[in-house]
Amino acid sequence: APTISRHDYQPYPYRLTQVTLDFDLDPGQTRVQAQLQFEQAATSLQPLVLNGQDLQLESLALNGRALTPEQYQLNDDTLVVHPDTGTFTLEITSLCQPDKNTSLMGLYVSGGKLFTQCEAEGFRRITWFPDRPDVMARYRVRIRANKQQYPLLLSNGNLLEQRDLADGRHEAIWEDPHPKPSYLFALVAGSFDCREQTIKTRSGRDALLQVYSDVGTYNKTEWALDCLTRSVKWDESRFNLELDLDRFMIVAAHDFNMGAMENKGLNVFNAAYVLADADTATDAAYRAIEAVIGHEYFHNWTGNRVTCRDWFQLSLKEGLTVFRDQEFSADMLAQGLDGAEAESARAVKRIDDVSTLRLAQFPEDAGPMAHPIRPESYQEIGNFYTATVYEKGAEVIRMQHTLLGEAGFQAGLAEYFRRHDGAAVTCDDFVSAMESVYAKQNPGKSFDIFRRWYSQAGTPRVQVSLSYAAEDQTCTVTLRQHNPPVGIEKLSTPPQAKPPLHIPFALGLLGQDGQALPITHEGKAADTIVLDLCHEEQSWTFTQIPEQPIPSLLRRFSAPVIVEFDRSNADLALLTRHDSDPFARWEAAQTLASHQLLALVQAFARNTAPEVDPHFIGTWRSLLNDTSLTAAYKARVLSLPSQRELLEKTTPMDPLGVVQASRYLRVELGKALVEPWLATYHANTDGDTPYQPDPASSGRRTLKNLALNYLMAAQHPQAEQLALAQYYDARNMTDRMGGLSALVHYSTSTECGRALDHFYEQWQQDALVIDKWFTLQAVAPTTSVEKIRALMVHPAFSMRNPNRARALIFQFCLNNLQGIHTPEGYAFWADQVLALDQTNPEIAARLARAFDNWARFGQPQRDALHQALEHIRQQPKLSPNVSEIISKALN
Ligand code: HT7
Ligand code: ZN
Repeated sequence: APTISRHDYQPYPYRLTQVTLDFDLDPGQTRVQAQLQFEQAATSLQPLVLNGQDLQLESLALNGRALTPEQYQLNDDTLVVHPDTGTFTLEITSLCQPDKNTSLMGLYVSGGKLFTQCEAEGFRRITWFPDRPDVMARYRVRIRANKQQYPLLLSNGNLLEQRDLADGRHEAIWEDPHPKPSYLFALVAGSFDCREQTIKTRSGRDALLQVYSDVGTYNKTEWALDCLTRSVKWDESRFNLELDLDRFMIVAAHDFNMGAMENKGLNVFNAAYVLADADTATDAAYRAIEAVIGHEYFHNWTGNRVTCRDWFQLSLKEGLTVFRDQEFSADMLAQGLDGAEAESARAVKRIDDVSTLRLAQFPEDAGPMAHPIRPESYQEIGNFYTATVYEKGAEVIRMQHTLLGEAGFQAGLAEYFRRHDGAAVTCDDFVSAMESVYAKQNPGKSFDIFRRWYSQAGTPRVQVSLSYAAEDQTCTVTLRQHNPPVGIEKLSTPPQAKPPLHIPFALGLLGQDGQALPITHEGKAADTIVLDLCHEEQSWTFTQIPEQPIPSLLRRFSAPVIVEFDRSNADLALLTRHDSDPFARWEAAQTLASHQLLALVQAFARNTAPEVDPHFIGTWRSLLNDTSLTAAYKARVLSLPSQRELLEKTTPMDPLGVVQASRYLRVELGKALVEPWLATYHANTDGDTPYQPDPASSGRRTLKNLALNYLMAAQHPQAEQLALAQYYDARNMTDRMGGLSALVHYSTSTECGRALDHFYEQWQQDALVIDKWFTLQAVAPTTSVEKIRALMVHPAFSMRNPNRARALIFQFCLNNLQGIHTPEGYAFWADQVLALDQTNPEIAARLARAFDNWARFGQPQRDALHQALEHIRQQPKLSPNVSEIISKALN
């Protein structure tokens, strides 16, 4: 596939003033009649190039005159017409086949209903069209279909008319008052339950909020509608942004490539992010639903009202919207709290977000797919919906928030909307709006250096050194940044130097007793200050520091960087006990745990006796006994770094050593702290209180389940009974899964198999619950490739359903280090990439990325992975999606 470069952008030579679409829906063959009104935008008349994919052209007319094949050029993916007037109407009739469309892009069938997915380039599977985000138009859509099979016909905007037709058919006409790019178009047809509510927006307008889901699932949409209502209110109160529609719809689909899609006024969601009740959804699922509903709703302004000029600007909408959904979730956790309590509640969300970033984005930024948040080139845009564009993109927005402050950030955003409302713009346009406020706050300063975050790939490293002069009570902190070459940059000789970035670095100082030492910086004394690191190396000297301080670094994770600072376990233990910044406190505990785990990995590699430092156990004990911590925070701080996170820290990567070390430490912590774990377990059992997904009670459930895992690991004589009782007596899915998961991970008895069978019997009718059943088995330490192959022939398994493929195949390949890192494991992975590529290249390409980092493994894994990648590369008919990933991995 050709490589598309950011610098090759050319504006479209025509404006599209009106789009009229007539759909004659039929799953076997759908006819689409499109009427497109164009106006010349360039200085001369140019050929009109339209995109199309898997379409059959029936007819084409220009200004009412039918065109013969000699008058246009048609090939596999473009249709070129030669207009002879500046203003003209093009009428196109084409056919597509929704029931043959397994890619889930364009118009497709799921559960007997019809859905569309147009981002990024799916609209071209519906009709020939300028399928690019900078061509915005008003849409009027008529949908006709069989009324019994498709009683509900939905599209964007307002419903103008609905009526019955002959032959059991009916039609609906929708009009969207807001101009939009084709990627925001949506159509849904089928039979649904609907939960709705009318709300008053801030200006006093009525807006109808609706959630559509499978017939029979009405009882599972209360939370989704509640989340949507809270999202609307929150965007008004925190961001001053009001809903601009009379009607806002969410529809759940069971077959969906991603989480959800922000189509204007008609969001289509993966059912996993809509349906929830106490019996079937875990606390984590409730929170994920809140985050995704918020995210898609917030796109209504950041993405839809102001959209992207081209797909290189994807982070303009995604990074900003992830930042907004993260803040929404944090505010929801802190609702009703203030001061340190609110800060600690918000820190729980920050911890989870940073963990995701480190797990998914840091490795991406160090591997062959490394790219800046605004990529320079791509072959397949579907491959660039990445952790870098989304999660690092959100960090880059967050740094602007840190530099401007909340009020300044809101002023910058208001300026962005003032300048660009209704337009398709660039990341640079966003930064300029923010910079206009920054320059007012800081005369003479600009975002010239900050802008480099948009064009530089790789995770910067910040080396810290600190010197203390007791005689004059000064402390000097030196920060030195280093941005090593990554991805294709490594291929250029000599490696190109990367200029320094603007890094806001939050810092605090603690005395030897753990008390905060205030720092005077820029004329103010504070416990936390933010240093502006803009050069390769900078030093700051602070006065009136009464003793040798212990620094608390990168508080709140103020920048997406790796801090390099050698410190003793004793200092880390002190920070773990006393740091007043809850994020940095968690970070200290995690670093301490990583040190311990890495020492164990080494011991196993050298065949020496593994030892656990009693001070480490002591620190864990004091955290466990600290009554000032909330349960949710305690659960984070007492969790060991995940095996995947630890794997990233081993050189060369040693998956089996990591598995051994993790298990060993969990057993030792379980045994050494049996009493407090048991006490914690019992103290956090909710008794008869009805289930609520609120932060306090879900925090208690998380902590209780963590305690259960440690007790199971330690093979405490009561543990299995506790897990079984928790599983069988559970009155909510969080407890049920907690019990079952502990059994699956640690039980050696036949009870575990019985409980798994019982679970399947109970929940076999509920696809989302059965996904959890597949996942539990996929990640179980005893699961081998053979077991996975057996599960793949289970009647409930289907490779065509992305949720099911993710639940079993992806989970096994990504999170079962023991099972996958074997010769059979790698061959299995390659087979599944190839199998998925036949039907759904977007999903196949995501699985293909599982071993991007193959070159960092030790032997024999490295050679075996190389062989598996070569095997994929040599297949004759790879999709462009998989081909781009594999060729970059092998570069
Ligand atoms: N903006 C949405 C992206 C999306 C998507 C992209 C490619 C293929 C399928 C897709 N479904 C949704 C999701 C979001 O970030 O809100
Ligand atoms: Zn998004």
